[in-house]
Amino acid sequence: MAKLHKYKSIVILTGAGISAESGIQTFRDQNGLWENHRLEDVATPEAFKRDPALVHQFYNMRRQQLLSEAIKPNAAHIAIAELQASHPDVFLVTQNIDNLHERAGSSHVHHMHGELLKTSCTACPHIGETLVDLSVDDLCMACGESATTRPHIVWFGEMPIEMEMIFDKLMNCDLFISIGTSGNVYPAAGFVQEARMAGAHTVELNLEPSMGSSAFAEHHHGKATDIVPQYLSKDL
Ligand code: BJW
Repeated sequence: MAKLHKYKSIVILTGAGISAESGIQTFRDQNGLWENHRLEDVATPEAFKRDPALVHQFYNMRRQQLLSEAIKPNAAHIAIAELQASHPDVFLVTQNIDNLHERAGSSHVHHMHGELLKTSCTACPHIGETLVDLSVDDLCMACGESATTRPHIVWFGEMPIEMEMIFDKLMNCDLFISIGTSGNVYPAAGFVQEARMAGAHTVELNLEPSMGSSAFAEHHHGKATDIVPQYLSKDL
């Protein structure tokens, strides 16, 4: 019998906290990425127009880190992949741009804020893949333009990816689980309200209460590698 089988349709939202114990920095914690980088300088389309080399440097550094041998999926990523394999309807949407869910075995992962190992082009719809550093000298493989290749990342002020499908899943779920996210960034921070409106049970699994903690019906606070496998293996 699948775990959490009393729920027909489950939506799981993950954020930086699920990858923290894999060695990937979060954004807003102590020593988080926003302590050493102003988000206005590296995570907006305006920043990319103003200083593309700096933005490339920021994402090249993070891509190199993601590809280093030290970074591996952890028990929380694996527990989600196992749930997806045993339950007929688990929709996984992540704000993370790493590939740790895929490497843990999750087959369907919706990266609403983009992917570090993909590129897009500001001049054409081409989406490519990359394992190497990007630079302002890169030519788009599809349209041939120079200086238009960018990391395939959703920056502040841009529309997250596949929102229609995500809202559809939220409107039809009966369990919503939010893992490792501070609840600072919209639209993801509002997903709990959408799920509540659908009548879903809502659960927060996070190191500490998030910004939107009071909107959740159930809370478990602790490290993702402890509380996620524990919660997802419930015989409910
Ligand atoms: C652990 C742990 C462990 C640690 N175990 N837990 C005013 C009001 C409302 C909204 C807006 C506003 N002004 C502008 C907006 C919109 C804006 C926004 O939300 N701004 C806020 C700052 C207010 N949003 C946007 O612009 C988005 N687009 C948009 O809204 O389009 C319009 C739209 C309209 C209608 C429908 C839909 C859309 C785009 C947002 C793009 C976000 N991009 C970033 C950077 C790019 C990706 C990258 O470089 O990696 O995405 S910002 C950054 O924050 C990144 C993350 O995905 C995102 C969320 O961060 P996350 O994951 O929550 O990380 P942290 O660090 O904040 O939290 C980690 C948590 O883990 C903490 O709670 C820890 O305790 C916990 N933790 N260790 C368990 N071991």
